Amino acid sequence: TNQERSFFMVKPDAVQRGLVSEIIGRFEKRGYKIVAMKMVTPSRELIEAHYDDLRSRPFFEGLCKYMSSGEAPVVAFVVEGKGIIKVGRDMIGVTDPLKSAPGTIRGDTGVSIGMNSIHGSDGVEGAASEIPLWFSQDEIANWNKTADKWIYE
Ligand code: YYY
Ligand code: MG
Repeated sequence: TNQERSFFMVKPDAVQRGLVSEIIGRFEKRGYKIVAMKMVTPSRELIEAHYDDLRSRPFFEGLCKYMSSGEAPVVAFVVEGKGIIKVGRDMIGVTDPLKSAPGTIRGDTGVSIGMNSIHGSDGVEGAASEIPLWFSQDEIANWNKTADKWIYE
């Protein structure tokens, strides 16, 4: 299916550094369809819900403080297209930017694990819970991307 969806978020470090268009542009260039996008200053509650499965990890407190500090917003967006969940993770790189290959978003933009530029859903389940956590139905645009006929054969 070409209608697979995944959730992404430009993190505060990348917003501060002016990397929003650089990051979102990579998904557009790849041919993917953006179906939702908004700038949010996330509450502690929203971030805790988003990272709920990491509650027991030692970095959880710092991660939540950082993401909900209010020093910069995040840009949340939903991307649709063939293989986006797996390909999106490949485009992002691994968790530690120092170990991410050049050419990946994290491998091209950072050096610190906590400030690694972007979040992307790690699987079908993650995408299915994160999209409705961040976006209501009416914030998702159901539009027909006519360029798809030059992208999908
Ligand atoms: O999915 P991904 O973002 O690559 O990593 P997760 O294991 O889900 O961790 C979420 C987030 O937590 C990561 O992007 C940075 C931060 N973090 C950290 O600060 N220190 C670690 N040792 C591991 C993760
Ligand atoms: Mg993750």
